[in-house]
Amino acid sequence: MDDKPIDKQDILKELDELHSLDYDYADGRILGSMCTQAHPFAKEVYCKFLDTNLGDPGLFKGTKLIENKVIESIGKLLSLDKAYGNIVTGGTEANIMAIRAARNHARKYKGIVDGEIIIPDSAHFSFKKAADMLNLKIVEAKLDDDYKIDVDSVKEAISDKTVAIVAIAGTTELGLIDPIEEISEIAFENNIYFHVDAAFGGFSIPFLRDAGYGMPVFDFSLRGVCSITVDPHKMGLAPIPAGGIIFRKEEYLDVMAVDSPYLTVKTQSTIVGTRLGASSAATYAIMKYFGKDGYSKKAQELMDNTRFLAENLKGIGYDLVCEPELNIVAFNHPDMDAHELAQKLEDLDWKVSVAKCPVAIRIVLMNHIKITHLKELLEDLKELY
Ligand code: 0PR
Repeated sequence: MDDKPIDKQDILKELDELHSLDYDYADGRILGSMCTQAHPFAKEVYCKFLDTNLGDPGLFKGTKLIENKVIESIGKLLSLDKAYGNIVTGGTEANIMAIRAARNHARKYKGIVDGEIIIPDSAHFSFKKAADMLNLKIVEAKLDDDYKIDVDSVKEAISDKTVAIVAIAGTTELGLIDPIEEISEIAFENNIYFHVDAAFGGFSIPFLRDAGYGMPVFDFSLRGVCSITVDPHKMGLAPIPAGGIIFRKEEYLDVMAVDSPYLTVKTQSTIVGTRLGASSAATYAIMKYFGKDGYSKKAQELMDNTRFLAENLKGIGYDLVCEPELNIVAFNHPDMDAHELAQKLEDLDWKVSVAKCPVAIRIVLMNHIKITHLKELLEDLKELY
């Protein structure tokens, strides 16, 4: 730190210079991100609530009510009348909370120590962090030929140490939806906690289903589902950080509660202590501002862009890994390695990412990618073909 205070203008100049090194979503060059520009209204609300701390909710009763309303509203979107949960920093924290709830529940009610979690090969790496922190063993379920969790493989993986089964509604790499209804039944019949990671799909599948897209059921209307991750800072267009964890029953929060004697509430179930109220307020504002109609329109626009990209890629001669179910397209050049193609695209200033299972270029069609950007990209891909 400098000894003497520095003039605001000088500080801002330095920060602006550094900020200019960042890619800007608005340029349409960021093709592999699940985050996007937050809506200006959400940012305005976010700034108003910057000093609120939900770690001590007795001091911020109004902001706590806002968090409760957001959880209730997301719960309803996911077919749950009375929802429990929190707005947290993102999908990682939400998934860790779900797995912690499952582990503690199994320890308390079934006496399981040295537990195991069954996750698909396609699961986000946040579950590896969860298993590491919570001292659980990961048992990986295989994927079927369509890159979705193999139901038989889940059945085979169940043991008397299983504390949770995880399935994904909107996989990170391909945007696919696992056969959640079948897994839900298996979990229910075996009395095992079932967590659905809809960090990406949670803010689009319900709207697409209502708009007539043939979307499978993935939510609390399935009796086996115990918790769902759904992230406002992905398809919800809320500012970072905003993840969501929704539990079916309050007891899942209770089994994680630790005493917090000197605070305005006597127990705390979240992982972090001091935590942003701004994320809840901004999420509340943007959900009200868009309403179901607004989200539905956005989700459909993104699916239109997805179709446009997928069809044109095929037209040029690229191979799609699978038909997109959500707004992610993964593809390969018939003769060129995906990493080589990714490098060529990088050289043309496109920020792409490469999926690992299977290895392919992966494009997440978020709100900042417009048709004009896709046309430019397709021109470049035509040249590279
Ligand atoms: N669950 C799923 C299904 C996810 O896709 C992700 C993140 C998470 C959980 C974890 O969420 P948080 O990153 O909010 O903790 N998926 C993206 C990924 O890892 C996140 C991302 C976003 C990556 C923007 C890059 C980027 O520029 O690929």
